[in-house]
Amino acid sequence: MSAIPQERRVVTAIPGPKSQELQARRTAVVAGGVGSVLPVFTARAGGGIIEDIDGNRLIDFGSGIAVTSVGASAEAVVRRASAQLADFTHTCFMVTPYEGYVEVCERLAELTPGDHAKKSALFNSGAEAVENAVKIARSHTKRQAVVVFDHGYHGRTNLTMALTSKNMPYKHGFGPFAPEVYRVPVAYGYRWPTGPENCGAEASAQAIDQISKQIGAENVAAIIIEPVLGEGGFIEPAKGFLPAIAQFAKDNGIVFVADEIQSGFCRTGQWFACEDEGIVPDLITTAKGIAGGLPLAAVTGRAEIMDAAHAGGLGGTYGGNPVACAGALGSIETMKELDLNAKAKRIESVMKARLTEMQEKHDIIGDIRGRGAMIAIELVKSGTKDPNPEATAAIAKACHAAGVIVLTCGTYGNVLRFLPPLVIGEDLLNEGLDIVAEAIAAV
Ligand code: PLZ
Repeated sequence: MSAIPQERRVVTAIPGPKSQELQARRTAVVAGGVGSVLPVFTARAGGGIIEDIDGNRLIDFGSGIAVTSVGASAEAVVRRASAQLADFTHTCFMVTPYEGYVEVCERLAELTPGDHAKKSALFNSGAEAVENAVKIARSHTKRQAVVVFDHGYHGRTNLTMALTSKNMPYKHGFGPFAPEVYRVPVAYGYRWPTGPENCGAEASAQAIDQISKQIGAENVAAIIIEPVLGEGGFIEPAKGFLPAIAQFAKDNGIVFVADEIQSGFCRTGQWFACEDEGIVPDLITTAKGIAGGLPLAAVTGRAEIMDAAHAGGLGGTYGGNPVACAGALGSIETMKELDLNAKAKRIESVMKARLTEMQEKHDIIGDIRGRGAMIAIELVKSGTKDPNPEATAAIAKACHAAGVIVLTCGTYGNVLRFLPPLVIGEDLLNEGLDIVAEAIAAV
């Protein structure tokens, strides 16, 4: 699959001397607001490995934030995108269209939940897809209000900052934010006061009550939710919550939008995470995993809703760029050929077994959760449920030093998340988990 040896190798300090040199150049010219989890500069990447310019090979438990599910140099992605590059780089679909765009929309219609007639529009980034889902829902319903949830993340543009719950680092100092955005509770089982068993029913009742009393269901254009909340801490809404919210939306003519930008495309062991409870969203936003690392995003949904916007109302210069579309077709082909849903489920069983062993030894692991290759542990202070962001940062740092890329997330900064490429070898997966175990033991 990938020419890069699938072996961890640490030959310098991390970051090594060449990375440090480049980091100095970077600091001089790259805006300080743009961060990096680990400033090792990449030379090549593929399978479960990122090789840096100092010759270190790091085990990748991040996939560039859930993007390179098929690996960062998947054969079919590289082949199709290269062929497209040689043919033409761009015409602008709004000027003269091309087949790749249409084919991606055909794949989306097949793969997304529900057997109703579907249409799609393609964009460049996840945030842009979410913004357009709101435009489409408003156009269809002739209503304005948008409902989102505690711990939700939807992007960094002005409207999507408003939709995102966490102030630091995403929103701080960047207001004023877009109006007509309302936030309601989500079913966060681990932290629900009356316990996870009651959480789905109680949280959905609270959310619905707030929507009805504070906004008025008849004013709501869209309810937007991540079926597994990503940046907010890999929160799987307690069972019953999503179906109750989806039903409420249906009963009140509200467009139900599943933001599957992080959870979609085999990440959770299903094409889309909302399938887990049989949810059929009206609209679904996708990005990240769709195109094997090329920038592409989509809004897909019921044909009559997607067609609500007037001709010319949706678009953008690069939306559905032909090279990105070719990458998506290669990525989807790879997901089918290698049965990456099955691979994601296998990753879940390996990870959860190993993490459960760690939890038995270390009571700072408060919760283990997630599905497929979207797994996380929530770290707390010993004997409590108090968030432990210090331990989380220290564990991540120790993993990085040993050559394993892990990411953190969560409203309280106390969630260590694992998002390996779905094509990672099982030996690498286990080796990465050995290092996580050592890091936790050391902290
Ligand atoms: N919706 C559910 O996860 C992006 C953000 C990283 P863009 N998540 C990673 C960061 O710190 O910027 C995301 C997501 C969900 C929307 C988005 C936004 O996607 O492609 O980053 O715009």
